[in-house]
Amino acid sequence: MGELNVVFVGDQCGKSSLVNRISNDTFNIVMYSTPGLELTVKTVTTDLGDLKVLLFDTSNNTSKFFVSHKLVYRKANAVCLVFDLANINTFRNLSYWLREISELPAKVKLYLVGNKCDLCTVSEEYNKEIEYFATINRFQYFECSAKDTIGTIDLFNQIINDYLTVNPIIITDTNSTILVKNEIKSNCCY
Ligand SMILES: Nc1nc2c(ncn2[C@@H]2O[C@H](COP(=O)(O)OP(=O)(O)OP(=O)(O)O)[C@@H](O)[C@H]2O)c(=O)[nH]1
Ligand SMILES: [Mg+2]
Repeated sequence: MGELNVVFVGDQCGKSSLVNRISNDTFNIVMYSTPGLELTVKTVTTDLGDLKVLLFDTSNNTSKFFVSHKLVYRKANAVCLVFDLANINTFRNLSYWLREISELPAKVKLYLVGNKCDLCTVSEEYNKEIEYFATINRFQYFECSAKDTIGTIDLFNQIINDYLTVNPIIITDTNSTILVKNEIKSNCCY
């Protein structure tokens, strides 16, 4: 079975909520701040084979959890850089997160995720700024709401399809439908 490692980084902006929505279709208003690193494993099946997807949900405190973050970046096939559309400070702080992931190999796919779109209407000007940031830093941009399940399925399918495109051992037809087969949740803190 193939294995895809996806890492979520960013300020406090809904990373864990996105992982919960993607992995088991749930959402909680009351959340605890992620201590270190949490891992959720989900198996997806396609017509041509199973793929184990490891979702690494990181703490926004990189200085305290420096070692676990560095370890997990090394395993990454895809990184989701998440910010809160309703809190512009989390967008302005993306330069910090860019530095944080600056040593990733070029083959790692990068996704910029503007979460909490249910809370605000993004102005045209702000949207242009986000898209410019995404383009110059080679991110694919997704506007999402973990709360209202907006954009989350598209994001997950894109990550899987991008992975399968460059890992043809698992699959050769990238247009195959991806169906959730089962899921196992586990937590680990390093
Ligand atoms: N309205 C709305 N609230 C959200 C959404 N996603 C997350 N939240 C809320 O935002 C708060 C923080 O969410 P978390 O998922 O814990 O954020 P995080 O990035 O994992 O935070 P840290 O682990 O502290 O880095 C919680 O109260 C969530 O319920 C969303 O799409 N819309
Ligand atoms: Mg969290």
